[in-house]
Amino acid sequence: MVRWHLKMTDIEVTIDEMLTPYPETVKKNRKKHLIIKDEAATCCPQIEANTRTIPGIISQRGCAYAGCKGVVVGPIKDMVTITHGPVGCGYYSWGTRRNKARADDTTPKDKIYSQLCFTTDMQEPDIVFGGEKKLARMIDEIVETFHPRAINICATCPVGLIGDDIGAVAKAAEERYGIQVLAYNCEGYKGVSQSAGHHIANNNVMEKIVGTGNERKPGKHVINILGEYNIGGDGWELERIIKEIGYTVNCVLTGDSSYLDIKNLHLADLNLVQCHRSINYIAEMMETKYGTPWLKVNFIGIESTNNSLRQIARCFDDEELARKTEEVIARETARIGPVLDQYRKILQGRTAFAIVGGSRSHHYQYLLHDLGMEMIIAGYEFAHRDDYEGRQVIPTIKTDADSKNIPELHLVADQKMFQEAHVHLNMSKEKFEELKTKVPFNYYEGIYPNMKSGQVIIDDANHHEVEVLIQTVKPDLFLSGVRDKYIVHKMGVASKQLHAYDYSGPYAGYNGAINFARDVVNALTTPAWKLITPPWEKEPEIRSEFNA
Ligand code: CFM
Repeated sequence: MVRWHLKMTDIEVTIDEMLTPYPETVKKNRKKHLIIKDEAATCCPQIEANTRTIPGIISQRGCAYAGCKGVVVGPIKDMVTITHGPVGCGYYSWGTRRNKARADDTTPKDKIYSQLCFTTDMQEPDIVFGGEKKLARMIDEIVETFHPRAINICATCPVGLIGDDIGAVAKAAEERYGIQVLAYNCEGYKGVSQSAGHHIANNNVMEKIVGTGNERKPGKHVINILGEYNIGGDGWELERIIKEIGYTVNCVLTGDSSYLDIKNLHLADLNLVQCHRSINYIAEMMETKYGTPWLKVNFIGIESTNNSLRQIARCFDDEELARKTEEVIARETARIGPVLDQYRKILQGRTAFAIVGGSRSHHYQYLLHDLGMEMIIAGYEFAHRDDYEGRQVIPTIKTDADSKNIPELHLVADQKMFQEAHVHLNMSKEKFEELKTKVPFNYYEGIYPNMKSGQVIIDDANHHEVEVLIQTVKPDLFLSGVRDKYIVHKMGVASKQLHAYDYSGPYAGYNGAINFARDVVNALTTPAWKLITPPWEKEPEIRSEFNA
């Protein structure tokens, strides 16, 4: 049965039901985090985002440390990243989020640390008397044992509370050993979610690492892929495609990236931005400091991969590149087409929800579409208004006490290295001006324009809301995180974890589309669902009420 286009009135009733149990103030607050798309509306209604979760409500967000260590700097394979704090923060981020790394010509196996766990394991005496000495000793031990190229120190909550000066410890260690030691004040409480940690990490990487190298990789067109973390090997699939077309991949930030490559990040001609939320700061700062143009891309989905590849090719006035792009698109699309056709027979007309992070809910709409499916409810855990509504709203976003907590770097053009965008792209100013009318450089339109009437956007959804939406809208598939996945399973609905892809992947590019289609078909068709009766089909129903 196709339920793609929910009737406006039906979905309004559902949302109303969902909000009814809340006390008045909570209801008012949560309403601002919801949009029911109305294509007849002339402009995008404003959504509230990147604000504090209401105390007492458990949603799916992480902390600033998670965003800094877990997301942005943790995947840099040849840097030792120390978690300065009690063992739990280090231990639970040890598994990584399946950001894969491998040895290559410049980074041998013994220089890859991203799978290891380094933590100062602060104990009560360290909390009482300070943890700086222990941190310094740990750096000594790491240098002696591993001889890393550089070190990151990520702060956890107690570090900020007791006032350890990790910046001073890092500086002293730099002087002792002559390698870079970076301190990140990404204490968990620094922002309203992991998004704060992305920003803190972006600042430090940009200020301290980018621009310290001077080796441009050989090749005619040298590009960076920013905001790609190689989850389940996504980045490798992109590299396979992009290299074949004829580009040199300077650095993937930060999936399978090396410190050495990040030093040379500024020597690329163009920045591609896959995840806007986590890395837009570096894209923007590089534009200011080096003049490097950036292009929002999406390699999740066949059509969107093809479109992205064509857009990238347009940026370089090069006929051979355009020809090779079309050749690769034609060959790959023809190769995977028949396989996807088989899966589409099963998936056609099915519906999905996605409540994930800060960019995937948008990206996966295209892949679902390729498979004949539709995402009817899309949510983010920690996106900002620009990820929903487009970057044009950035100047209108109000700064609050929480966002003021995170330093903004105000960079200026680098006197030696700044080049105008058209020089980066090796074309005349006139040509570039014309190109700008076709290619939206330095812009992201957000998720809103891609949604259809009656579909819902939800920010920072919580368990109660997800439960009501699943019960009433009954999607075929829930694209989720690891914390909500099993609850959804118990409700009798198939669920795929979109953060680490459970144990699968890659899901990006052409090969990724096949993997995803196969996994979704397996999830939807497993006989296990016949053994489960969703709770709403059983009586009596247990209901709880807020004790106002
Ligand atoms: Fe970007 Fe990410 Fe995401 Fe993200 Fe994340 Fe992630 Fe995510 Mo999990 S960087 S915003 S902080 S695409 S870890 S690889 S899947 S929530 S949607």
